[in-house]
Amino acid sequence: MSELGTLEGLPKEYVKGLADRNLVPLWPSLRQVLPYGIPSRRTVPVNWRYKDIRDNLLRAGDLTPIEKAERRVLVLSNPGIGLESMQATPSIYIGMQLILPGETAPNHKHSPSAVRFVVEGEGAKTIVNGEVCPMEKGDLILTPSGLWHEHVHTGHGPVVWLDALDLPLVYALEASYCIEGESQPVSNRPDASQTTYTKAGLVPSSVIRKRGGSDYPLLRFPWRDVSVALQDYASVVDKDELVQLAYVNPTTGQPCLPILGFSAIMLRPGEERTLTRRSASAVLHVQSGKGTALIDGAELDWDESDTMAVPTHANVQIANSSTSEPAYLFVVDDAPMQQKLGFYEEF
Ligand code: 1HN
Repeated sequence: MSELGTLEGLPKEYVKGLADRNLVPLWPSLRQVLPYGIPSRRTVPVNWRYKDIRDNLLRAGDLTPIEKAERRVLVLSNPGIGLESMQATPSIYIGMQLILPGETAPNHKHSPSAVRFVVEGEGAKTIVNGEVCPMEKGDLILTPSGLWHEHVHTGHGPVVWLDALDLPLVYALEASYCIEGESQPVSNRPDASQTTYTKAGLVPSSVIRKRGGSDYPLLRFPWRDVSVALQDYASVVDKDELVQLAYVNPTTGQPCLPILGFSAIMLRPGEERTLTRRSASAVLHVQSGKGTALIDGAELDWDESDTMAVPTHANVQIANSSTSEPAYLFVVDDAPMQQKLGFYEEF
């Protein structure tokens, strides 16, 4: 491995002459953009504790009416990247959103894709392209790129959910924008998770005949179904197998959104695991339970509704500290994007 030449090693007038022509030499920066063995990562392992977020989010409810916020959100910003960047990881935006009874977060659509994972409260609904999606704790609701969505809350008490978006990527590509709309006419029919895609392996024949249909046939994945599926799966697989299920498009079996991937992990009572090291970055959100994580050497304690950042290529160990109850984690990662772009790896 030879030492590469530095900028200081070049005549000043040469470097200046290049800059005047909007040119820069590669070799002084080559090792920075192409390091040996492992990428250089600014993202740091971090745990955002829900108890800290909750107090501040409720305070935002007092300080800022919904009309002045459009979306009342506190953004989980990775300090290694810089708080102003609003990135939990290089590709994943995470926010915690509060809606109070009687409030409406107005209808819009945008180029980034989003999901909501419900953290607490009852009575809120997200309407996606006319489909009314009830929001119960742990439910995952998709608002894919270009689909109209608005949030309403006709129940009691605060409702909080986690927003995950591919915004950092879409923004970096200078492709992020939004369109406002009138409130949507809503369908009377319950959402597709309750009517049309109620069981894995069963889809309407018409969808198969037409080879496709909607790119996003299933917009809501109720936690009730996910938790039963995890428990059923755990009851049949080897004890040394990780209990993890992916949220997919039921008509293709592919990840339910194009850029970000979503899955749920069940840690059995007392279970400790080393996760497969991967090129993808991730966010781990605690649906329920408590435990510990060791992420690239950083020791983190987690509790219900906490949210952690996992850098690309990180070493991750997670443990459920309860010996009687399972713990459930909701995982967001950018593996679908990396797979499509051809550089996804597992080590
Ligand atoms: C958005 O549309 C929502 O619809 C929440 O609730 C957070 C952050 C950035 C861009 C769009 C929502 C968002 C967002």
